[in-house]
Amino acid sequence: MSGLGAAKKVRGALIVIEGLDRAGKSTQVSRIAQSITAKTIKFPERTTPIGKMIDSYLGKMSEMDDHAIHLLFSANRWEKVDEILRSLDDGQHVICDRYAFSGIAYSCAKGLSHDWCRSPDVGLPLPDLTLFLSLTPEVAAQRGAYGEERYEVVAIQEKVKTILSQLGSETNVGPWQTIDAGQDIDKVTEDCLAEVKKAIDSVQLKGAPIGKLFT
Ligand code: DGP
Repeated sequence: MSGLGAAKKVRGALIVIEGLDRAGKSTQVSRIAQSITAKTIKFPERTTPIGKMIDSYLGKMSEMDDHAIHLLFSANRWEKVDEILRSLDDGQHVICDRYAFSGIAYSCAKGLSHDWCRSPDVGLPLPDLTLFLSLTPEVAAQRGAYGEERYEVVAIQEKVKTILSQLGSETNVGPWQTIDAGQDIDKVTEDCLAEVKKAIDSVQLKGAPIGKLFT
């Protein structure tokens, strides 16, 4: 025996991008993913049976009780947890376009209680970094195709922004950074990548297992 064990594989980092509708999340997610070679997951994931119900609700083709749709959004995240954990274990970075924070922000904006909204997502994989792309609802509203889906209304987005802005200071949400999404698009990417690289370095340095959200 040589006495030299195989080097332990370092897990990937879980990165979350949050923000209002039209904040530029999808563009930044794909740019970051390309730069760090990451897997991307977009929530809601509209192709599963649960995701199709969410899609129909968002497109105003069906109505649902606010609590019921909240639980479906959460279930839609839970149905991707195995895939997320397997990828991280394999050493692959995962970037989520929206996560449980959108769940709290959009449902609280409709008047549901914060504690109730938080509970179905307790125990999801804890992000190693959340980037909140901050933009005023007025600027977001000027961006393309705004107003087609259910929540694309400035009054709702104002409340969502206020709630999202406060979530980063809650306990057990993981590292949280706010990025000014009103800047030039390349500067937004640069700012995001600087934070993402720090988060990856920290995961690699600490070698800690993935945590659990809100616990
Ligand atoms: P998009 O990110 O463009 O695919 O839009 C999804 C829409 O659904 C957007 O208006 C935000 C909203 N949303 C995302 N996640 C949740 C959630 O967990 N709960 C609620 N109520 N709304 C959500």
